[in-house]
Amino acid sequence: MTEPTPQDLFTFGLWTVGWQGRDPFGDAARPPLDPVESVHRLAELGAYGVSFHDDDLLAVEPDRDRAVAAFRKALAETGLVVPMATTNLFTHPVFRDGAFTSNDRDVRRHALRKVMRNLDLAASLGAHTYVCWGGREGAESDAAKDVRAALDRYKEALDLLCGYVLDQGYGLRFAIEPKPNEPRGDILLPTIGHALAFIDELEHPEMVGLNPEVGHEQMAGLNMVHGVAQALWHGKLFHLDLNGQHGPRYDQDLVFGHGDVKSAFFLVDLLEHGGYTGPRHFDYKPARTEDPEDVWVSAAANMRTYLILRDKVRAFRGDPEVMEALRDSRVEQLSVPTLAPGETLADLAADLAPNRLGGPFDPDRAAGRGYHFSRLDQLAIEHLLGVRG
Ligand code: DIG
Ligand code: MN
Ligand code: MN
Repeated sequence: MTEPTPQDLFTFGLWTVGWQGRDPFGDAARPPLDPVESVHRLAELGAYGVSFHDDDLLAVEPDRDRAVAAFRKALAETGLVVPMATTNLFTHPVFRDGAFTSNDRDVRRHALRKVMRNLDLAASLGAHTYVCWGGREGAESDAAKDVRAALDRYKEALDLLCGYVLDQGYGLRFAIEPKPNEPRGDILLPTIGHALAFIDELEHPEMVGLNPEVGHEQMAGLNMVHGVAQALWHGKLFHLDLNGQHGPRYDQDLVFGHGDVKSAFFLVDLLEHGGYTGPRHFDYKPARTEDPEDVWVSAAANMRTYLILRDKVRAFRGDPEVMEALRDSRVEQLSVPTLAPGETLADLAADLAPNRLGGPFDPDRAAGRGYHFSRLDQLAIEHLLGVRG
């Protein structure tokens, strides 16, 4: 297993290693972390870049100009890049009923101004993706939120922001990050599917994609690999948040692979072989139990786990027995169009030609032909557990 290098495209949110361990039941367990230190420490660990919320830069320096200047200097000194940026539209109590979809119109206008200001900074830093996680866009009571009106406002906000990016000539695209709940009782655009449908209704749908997060799909009891595959199928996987989660419960933001490791294996397989060329971005929280120095152990663990899984996936895909098992399970036949070139539906309806089994299609006979997935799945597990390599 090689050590991480910038060529592996690993990036971290400043807010991850900077998380002080504050939760609904406990105060901060760690002191504030200077973003400049984060940039240098992540560079030392082999990261490619960092992402940030506007407010993350002010963790220890309240003056924005000084904070931005120090951040730029650290980037220049380390060579780290900033592929993604986003806005904190969830911490300040002004956003307690949301930002783009707050019932309070003045709050919605403030949110747009806050995003526009950080879009300027993101563009100047060379970011290509701007994430919109609507953590506060939602409700605890169905009486309190007219969801159709909320979606109108959500659309209005993204249409306006796409227009702003176009007017400014920024090379930025937006990526919606779905999450089903927490901190709101129910969050709007809760899953990849909801967000994909919403994007289609926007004025500039080509500028808006997805930033799926492992834990958020799994909180909803959904399969992250399937969700990312559909995002890729739509050409909408603009970025993603890698972490770990133990199924439907509060958002754990574990180190990548430390939740459902079999799902992580197949997610790495999809990212490495499915045409995604973007950053392998971690959005995780160093556990509240950890000391400041342990934070860097957990940061390295994300990259190390990804690289270990990448090696195992490569061995899996190169294993002749796996290739044979894939053939026996007819996996590659799914890529064959169901109708032959030039074949009409009339031809299909009249199709009595003998097929591979000889003679007209016999459902009862075909039903007797199994798929042998057990052998294939066991081979995957054995590669994951390290007994094949
Ligand atoms: C939480 O999963 C959210 C916020 O941390 C941030 O806005 C977004 C960016 O990846 N993820
Ligand atoms: Mn999360
Ligand atoms: Mn996230």
